[in-house]
Amino acid sequence: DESPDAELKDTLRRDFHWGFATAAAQVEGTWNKDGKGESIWDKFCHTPGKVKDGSTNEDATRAYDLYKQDVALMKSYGVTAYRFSLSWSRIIPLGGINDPVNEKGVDYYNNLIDELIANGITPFVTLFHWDTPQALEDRYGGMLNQEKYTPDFLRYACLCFERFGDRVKHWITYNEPGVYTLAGYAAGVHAPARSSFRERNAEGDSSTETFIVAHTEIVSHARAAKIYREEFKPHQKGQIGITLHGNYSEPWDVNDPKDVEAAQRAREFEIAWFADPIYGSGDYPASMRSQLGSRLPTFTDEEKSIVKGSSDFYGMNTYTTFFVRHLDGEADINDHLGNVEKLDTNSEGKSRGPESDTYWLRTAPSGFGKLLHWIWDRYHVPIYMTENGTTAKGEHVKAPPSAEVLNDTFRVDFFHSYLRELARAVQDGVDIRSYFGWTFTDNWEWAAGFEDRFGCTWVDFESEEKTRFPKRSAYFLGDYFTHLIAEG
Ligand code: PNW
Repeated sequence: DESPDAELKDTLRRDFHWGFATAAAQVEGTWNKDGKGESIWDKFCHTPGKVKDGSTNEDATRAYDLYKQDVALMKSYGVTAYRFSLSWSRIIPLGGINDPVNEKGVDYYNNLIDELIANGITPFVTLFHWDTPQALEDRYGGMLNQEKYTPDFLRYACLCFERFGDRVKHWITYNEPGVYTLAGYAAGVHAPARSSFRERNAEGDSSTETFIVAHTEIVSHARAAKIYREEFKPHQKGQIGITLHGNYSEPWDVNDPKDVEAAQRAREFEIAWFADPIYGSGDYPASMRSQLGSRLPTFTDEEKSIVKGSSDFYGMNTYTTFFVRHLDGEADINDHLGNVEKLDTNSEGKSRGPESDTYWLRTAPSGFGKLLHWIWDRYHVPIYMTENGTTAKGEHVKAPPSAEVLNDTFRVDFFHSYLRELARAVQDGVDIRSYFGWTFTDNWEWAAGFEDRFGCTWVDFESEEKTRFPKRSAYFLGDYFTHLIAEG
């Protein structure tokens, strides 16, 4: 249903930002040229058996070479903002505090930022979207070593504030610290492929790594924010925050108090794990402490005082909703962290939503609406939606894609239904200031390789030019935001 939604017209503030989000490792290509150093994802994708279709991100969409073309295409879609990440090992190839800067890498981001601004597009910049310099992993185990890692991260962050902060006014320190550690250190299916919850296909050796890495991310985020606020914000006048992942959890049986409690526990293990320290109490949720005990690190008093309140906004990535059922027994940290089971149907057989082309993702707009309220009620901080989107079946075709493939009704319906929830939440008083669709073009979807197409632009990965073909969803977003955003 694409009726005009008259009751939602002009619901969003005039300065609401909308656009697309991307990540360096998924789009740039040029993985080992112009001085770029190796990242953990470069190593991961060159290790046989790690990526579903055996692909690498060596070329990706060639966004490094094609940035002018991409900015022009985004402009034609009518975006007002673009969220992208910086590749740490492109800027400091070996990553460390005393390692040399690669000026060619700095030039690339300066050129991209200038091109965006010249086209009236506001840059939102993520410092870390999962691509740790491999050298830091080799030297001291990367984020497992909070003491050694933090100064290296802070030097990188400061360099970025210095070089780009005159034009970048929206900084995101980390993208989804939770997915980084759960997929990289618990499941072992993402780089750096350690599996600490069990000794499976990886080198992990304890059940604590996942939580140690999360702790490093939280504290180093807070230290970077403190430096930005003290040394850069006074003259650069920007904002700094963090982006957290979070899918909504609904009780499997709404009439069973144990499932109602389990759904809340699931939201805490997934979202409050990071959000309570940063936006709430300053500490991990009690539900996590009681199940995980000493596996969960403790904040020192000094850490607590800088972590609490360390983000100017809530950067929110969300995609879907699960039904959650309580599990009895001892705390299970392997498959069912938090003693919950995540299911596709509820006790009445209702489905959580239509299937996308990605196993974990289904269209579930009502859970999105509830999640916006849950976050707003618990933390009361302005929300920047920094990612939301879907794959769609049937987009695995040879170029050129037919008009039917480019008419991506499934994705249009996804965006339409989620944006209605977003606009209604704003009408209810939730303070939401941006929306970035995931994603601009089809790209290299991490361990799924090129199999999962999340783009609003179809890409011919087999062509040298990585030819872009706009899908209808790109234009839908432009039209719908014109309707939703109040006019100047
Ligand atoms: C995000 N989940 O990852 C990342 O920020 C993007 O880089 C990525 O391409 C995009 O979402 C699509 O996967 C997620 O299982 C990965 O709920 C998994 C989940 C959520 C987000």
